[in-house]
Amino acid sequence: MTEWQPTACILCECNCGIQVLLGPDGRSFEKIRGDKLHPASAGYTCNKALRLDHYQNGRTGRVTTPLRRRADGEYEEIDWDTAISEITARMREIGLRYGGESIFYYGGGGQGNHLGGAYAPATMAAFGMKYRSSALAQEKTGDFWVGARMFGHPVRADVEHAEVAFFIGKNPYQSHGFPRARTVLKEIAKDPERAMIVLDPVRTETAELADFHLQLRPGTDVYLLSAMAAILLRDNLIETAWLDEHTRGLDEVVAVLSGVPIEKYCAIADVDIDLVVAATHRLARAKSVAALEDLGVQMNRHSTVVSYLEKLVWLLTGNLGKPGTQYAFTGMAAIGHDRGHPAGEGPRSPVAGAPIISGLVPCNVITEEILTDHPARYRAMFIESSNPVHSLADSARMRAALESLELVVVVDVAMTETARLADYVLPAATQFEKYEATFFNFDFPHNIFHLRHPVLPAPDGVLAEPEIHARLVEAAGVLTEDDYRPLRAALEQGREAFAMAFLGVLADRNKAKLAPVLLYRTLGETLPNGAAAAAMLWAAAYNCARKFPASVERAGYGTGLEAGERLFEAILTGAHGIVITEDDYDETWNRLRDNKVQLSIAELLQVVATLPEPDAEASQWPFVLSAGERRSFTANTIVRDPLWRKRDSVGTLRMSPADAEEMGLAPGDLVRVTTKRGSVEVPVEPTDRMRPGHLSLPNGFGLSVTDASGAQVTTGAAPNELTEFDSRDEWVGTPWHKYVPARLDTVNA
Ligand SMILES: Nc1nc2c(c(=O)[nH]1)N[C@H]1C(S)=C(S)[C@@H](COP(=O)(O)OP(=O)(O)OC[C@H]3O[C@@H](n4cnc5c(=O)[nH]c(N)nc54)[C@H](O)[C@@H]3O)O[C@H]1N2
Ligand SMILES: Nc1nc2c(c(=O)[nH]1)N[C@H]1C(S)=C(S)[C@@H](COP(=O)(O)OP(=O)(O)OC[C@H]3O[C@@H](n4cnc5c(=O)[nH]c(N)nc54)[C@H](O)[C@@H]3O)O[C@H]1N2
Ligand code: SF4
Ligand SMILES: [Mo]
Repeated sequence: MTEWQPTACILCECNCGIQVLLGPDGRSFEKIRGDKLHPASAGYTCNKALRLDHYQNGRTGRVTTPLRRRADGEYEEIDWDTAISEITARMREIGLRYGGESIFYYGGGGQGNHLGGAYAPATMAAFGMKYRSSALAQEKTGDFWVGARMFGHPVRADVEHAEVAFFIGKNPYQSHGFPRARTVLKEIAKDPERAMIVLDPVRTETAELADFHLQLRPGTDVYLLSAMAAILLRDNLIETAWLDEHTRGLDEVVAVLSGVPIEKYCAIADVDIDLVVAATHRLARAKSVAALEDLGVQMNRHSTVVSYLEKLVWLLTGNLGKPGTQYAFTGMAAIGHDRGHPAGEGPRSPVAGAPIISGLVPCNVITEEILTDHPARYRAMFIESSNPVHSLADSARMRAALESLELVVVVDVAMTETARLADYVLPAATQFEKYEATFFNFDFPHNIFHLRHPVLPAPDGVLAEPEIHARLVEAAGVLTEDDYRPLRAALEQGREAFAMAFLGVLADRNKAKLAPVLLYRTLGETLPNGAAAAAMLWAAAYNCARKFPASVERAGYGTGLEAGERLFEAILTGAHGIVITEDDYDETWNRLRDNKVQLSIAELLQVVATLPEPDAEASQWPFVLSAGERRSFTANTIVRDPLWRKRDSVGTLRMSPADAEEMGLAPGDLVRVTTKRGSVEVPVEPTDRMRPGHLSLPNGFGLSVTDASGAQVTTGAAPNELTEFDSRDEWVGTPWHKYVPARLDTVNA
């Protein structure tokens, strides 16, 4: 191969289009560049995409054959037929004994690979599995739930076109979260007509570009945002006419906000009240405000209430459904949708009784669902494309939970911290060795979708996830050739006949649940260039055209059934990514429940009305640790090779120069960080970006790989050795990873 091949970066949700040039060996990524033909990123990448060879070819602990754990704990290689039949037999046995719902599904995709997860529901149905979760349930479920209550549809921020960008616990300069983030941030900073407001205890790269940096005390956003909302009311900055037209429940909100002690709350947050007032007035004056909250508040005290208050601030100033504000997006999958049951109603997890939001059990209750003698406890786990032993709170407890299960199956490309506790490890093709796609498509007014084609062949012995799911479903005996035959016959008549035949199958509820594998084994086999994994996208394209007919038509795909077919063809052949929908800003109102916003959420307003003073941390915990910061060379645990980092190779602990001086610490000195849950040793990096009393550890460190001599090397500290499963949000169970009480001790080298 001597041609540049289009694909995408897989290291954050933006999935920028890239092009890869392979070396003479046909495997190494000799050169990588941004793909100018990609409709969202248009040639943009950050520094990380250029290091992707370390994911594909680095020292990663790649697994290339199914593995089975022996009684002595060592792994032995087995063939696929043995692996599939043994796993099937054990899952069926567990299902017979305790019910299929005792097998818990976790994961289904990282930052760039969601196609496999689209086939997992068939495996779940085949074995009677009911409960599932993924990383979304340790970050976004509070936002989803509040969005469902207020709008009935998830919304996102149009930062690119906003006059004022408002970032709450979000550092887009490093973490991105919207296309071409660094370019857009610099454009806003340069433009005297636009402004940026940042709530962050750290002077991040984003905060440095901001007009207003409200450098609050960690964990006090609930007070600061209450004060900002109250200032809007006090200073008559509320868009009353717009609110009357588009919202309900203003009176209840006003009643609570009028009682907020503004000065006191600014003092609790430790931000100068004049700065808070100036920022609030700037925001209220703007024609458009786009607000992005993220982990700094979603993994922090009062996270769900903060999600609510943040939305109130931009709603009270009329910032929805107009350019540069917030919009309800289209998409090929229903990410972020929830039914919005009032607190205390809706589905619950079987042991802890925790609320299931958006179909996901809160990550922080998973160990409680396992480490118990409750008869409904989970007995087995099927883990795909995620590394929960490393990424979820309280790694030690997570390890104990996995060890106590009767069966753990892990589907991954590498021997991860989680895979090392599995009974079976099933090796997947990497994201450059198969057809792959992401459902994180939230762009507006043009939303895009990118089906990436393989860049290089997969080694013998690995399979793409759709094939793994198909084999498991078939081994379970729930689908046979008899199910495929009529659909294949219909395909010979053409796609229209196939669509009719497929609709017929969907009428049988039990077969409908197996639809992904039915499509894969029938339509999939007819797709060109081995694109069978795209079969699910045929159904997704039809759904998209049915749900958003006007938007799909505006994007040029026509109307009716034909629109779905044409959209699918465009996806299949558009190797650089394509525009799937074109929206008017007004379209947002059609997507909201009753075309209106519900401003008042009684349970959450009650919290705002009765906020207690923050508790002082006990004196043995003089610091607040934010465990898991995004930096220039972090990418969750997707790249395992430590050599991928050009900077910060061990992952320093950042702290204020004043605290470092008081402890007599110089840059690089080793310290021990201790929390209620554990301790780790790390070198320090004093920096005036940090407030006194605040510590920050990076995300994604503490992975071990085997080096050239066969020894295990671990680089940096794993943040979740320090976090607790029960430090979590009272509404939706998301963790408080950015607020971990901690102590520091010097370590004598
Ligand atoms: N480089 C890089 N980019 C990534 C990722 C990665 O691993 N590396 N991961 C991706 C993923 S999965 C996600 S979810 C996103 C997350 O993206 P972000 O949420 O932007 O990332 P974080 O750095 O975890 O947290 C954001 C900010 O919260 C601040 N913060 C800490 N405590 C508080 C507080 O009490 N209040 C407020 N207001 N802020 C606080 C931190 O100082 C930090 O600047 O990033 C994505 N992008
Ligand atoms: N303390 C603390 N913990 C955190 C965070 C934090 O800020 N602080 N951030 C959290 C956040 S926001 C997130 S999103 C999670 C992420 O945590 P996880 O959801 O566990 O995901 P990743 O770390 O991205 O791991 C992805 C896994 O997929 C594997 N993989 C890569 N490509 C493929 C493939 O093609 N197929 C298969 N089957 N596997 C593949 C990788 O080897 C890796 O094991 O971490 C969370 N954990
Ligand atoms: S890590 Fe950088 S290059 Fe990769 S998708 Fe995210 S923003 Fe784009
Ligand atoms: Mo995330």
